[in-house]
Amino acid sequence: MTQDELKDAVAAAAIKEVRPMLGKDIVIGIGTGSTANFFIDRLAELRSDFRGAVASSEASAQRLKGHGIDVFELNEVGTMPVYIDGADEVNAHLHMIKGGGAALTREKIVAACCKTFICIADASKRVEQLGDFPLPIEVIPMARSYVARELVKLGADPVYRQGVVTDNGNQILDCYEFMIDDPVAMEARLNAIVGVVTNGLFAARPADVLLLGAEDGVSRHL
Ligand code: ABF
Repeated sequence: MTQDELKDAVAAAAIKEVRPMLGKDIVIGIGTGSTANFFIDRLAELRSDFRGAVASSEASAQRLKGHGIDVFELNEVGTMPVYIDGADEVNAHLHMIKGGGAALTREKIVAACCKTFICIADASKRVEQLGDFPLPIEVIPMARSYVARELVKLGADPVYRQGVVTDNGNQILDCYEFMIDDPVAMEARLNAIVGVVTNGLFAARPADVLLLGAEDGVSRHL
């Protein structure tokens, strides 16, 4: 199977998982990235079964609208039953690195408003230790150099993602050479650096369910 076929297989498994949670008043949270896009495309078939979605990026919002799915502002809705999104890396505790697509802040906010986080990923994303994938940090532009110096003190090699402006008008530093022993502690440590808006560790609030696509099928992990 190609990587895209694996992503579509996990998207199909996520549809089965989400379908019983839907209802006319239900709004769900939707993430960003190519795996989330496969999910959005499959969700189109169910558009009349639920009220709509909150998207973690402008790109996902446009894709949802293109399928005739209503998109709501997060402040218009309360707690949602489920958030579905991909990841750049995920470990056995369902801690994740996210933000390769620069949507980490909205992803973390929308996920916080949802009862269940379903992570959908192909098997290449499953790791023993987080950190091979460079950890993204969204920063206030004027703080970029300061935050980079603080990250160096923590042992990271931060690189400014040139030409990228987030949906929130901020910039991204990608931390290379930064293997993470304790994701929960590091997430809190990074959040304490002045000028950091969000870091790409999703550990304090990990996924609740991981649907992982591999050659031999989709496995479900809790
Ligand atoms: C989002 O999309 C991000 O948090 C993550 O960076 C990325 C994963 O993308 P893909 O599904 O294209 O690998 O979930």
